Amino acid sequence: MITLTNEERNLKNFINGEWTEVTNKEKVYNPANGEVIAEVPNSSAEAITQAAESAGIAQREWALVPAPQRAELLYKVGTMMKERKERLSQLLTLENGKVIEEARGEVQEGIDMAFYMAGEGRRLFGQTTPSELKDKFAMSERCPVGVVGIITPWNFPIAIATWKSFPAIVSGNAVIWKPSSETPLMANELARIFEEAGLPKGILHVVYGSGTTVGQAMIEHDAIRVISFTGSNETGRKVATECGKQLKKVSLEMGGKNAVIVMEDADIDLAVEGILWSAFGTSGQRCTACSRVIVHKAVRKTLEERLLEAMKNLTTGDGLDSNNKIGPIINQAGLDKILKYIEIGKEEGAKLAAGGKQLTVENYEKGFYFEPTLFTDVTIDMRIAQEEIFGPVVSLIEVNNFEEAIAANNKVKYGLSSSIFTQDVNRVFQAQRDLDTGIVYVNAGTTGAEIHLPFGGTKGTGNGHRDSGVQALDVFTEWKAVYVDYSGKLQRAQIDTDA
Ligand code: TXE
Repeated sequence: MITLTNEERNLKNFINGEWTEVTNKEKVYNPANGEVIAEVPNSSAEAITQAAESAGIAQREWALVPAPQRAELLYKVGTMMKERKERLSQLLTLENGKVIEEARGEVQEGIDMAFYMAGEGRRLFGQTTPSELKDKFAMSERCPVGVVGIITPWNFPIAIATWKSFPAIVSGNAVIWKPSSETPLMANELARIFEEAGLPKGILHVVYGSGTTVGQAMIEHDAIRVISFTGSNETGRKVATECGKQLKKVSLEMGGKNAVIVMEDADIDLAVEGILWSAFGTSGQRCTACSRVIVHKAVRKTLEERLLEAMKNLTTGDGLDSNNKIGPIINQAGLDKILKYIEIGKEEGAKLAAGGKQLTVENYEKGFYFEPTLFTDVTIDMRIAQEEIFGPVVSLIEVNNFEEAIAANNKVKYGLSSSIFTQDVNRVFQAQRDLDTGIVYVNAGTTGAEIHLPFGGTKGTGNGHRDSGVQALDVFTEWKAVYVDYSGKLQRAQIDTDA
């Protein structure tokens, strides 16, 4: 069993390079057994004022450090994360509940992001382009925006933080980070790694607290020029509205209602594997989780039978026990939300083919467990097929043909991830074109994003920005256009072009 240090049990804010005590604290629970593992600050808005002031001063110096040197620091952070991978993974499972194999995968994602963004320190490409005038040079370059705010959820407490903070830091910004108070340990570990790696004080701040106090203070503070948010659609809308009032740039990633499409020519066993992994991994609490299976009528019965059979092998329990395939739900509120949707599904006339109940695991009676659940006879418009449940609950929807499958996939307010299982190359490319999500998988489930590609979605999933990939740099940089006239005379654009 992993043992926490005193610092980990008694978490402090990290403001201007100092570990700052806060008297008002909240308890942090292990979702596997309901036990208290740590205490986390419930900060006031004042903490953001302190962080933002020192961040503004530190950032001006940081922006002058050559980008390849800033990148070397990220390289060091990646190396340290690699050395500490196992402990980080165990801490992640302890606070979030996901099974240890997945926790290792998530930490690896952070390590990959560190090395990838370290590489960007020697790129951060701008463009040069011909001027319309003689003896004149034109170019564009990326500049840091200054101080940026990142607001992260509990379901990927380290990966999402690295998607946002690493591109921000390599681009020359200072970062103020409000992690979810459900999962503060990962924030503490990452901040300590940055500190040990030698990040100048004031470039990364961690302020724990509620969204309505700390999050709102970040949005309102003039010095914070960008907010990058991942979380629920409801909260994201509020964040965007508040940012709009301040004319503040905001990047939103707000989940999905992702579907796996299984066509009549699919490898059914492979599809079952893909559905199991993407629907029940992280107990269905992934923004890319498969929560709908859209299946061609010719293979609906076979798929349903094999899926139900395979679901019997999903052992649920403490994520630190590597025999378990599914860990707990994050907390009681998460469980209540899932239970509410089970009732909604039944009332709507869907058939509960498996699961549907809270689970009690021996010796972990106070943990928050839920049975892997399958609803069949689901129609596209039912609420269980439209709204994000965020639990191990899948809805099976039968369709008559390919066109209906695509239409069913697209008929939700979200647009994050989708997948199709088929052997037909023509359909693969038609699906790639017609599925209206930001991420499309072929012959794989709806999860498995790699850090060097853009992550995000269309419609209600976001507002056009992307995490990860080089595209993440667009969130944390401003473009500057520069003209150098070496003609020795005043040349007027659009007027002297004929001369
Ligand atoms: O999310 P919130 P919560 C969904 C999922 C889950 C539900 C609730 O359905 O059951 O949301 O989870 C901060 N101004 N997803 O409450 O509220 C908050 O403190 C500024 C799906 O954790 O969206 C946290 O740091 N910030 C999603 C972050 O926003 C505010 C992942 C996310 O919290 C704020 C997470 C405010 N007014 C939850 N209110 C996905 N699809 O991946 C809260 N926050």
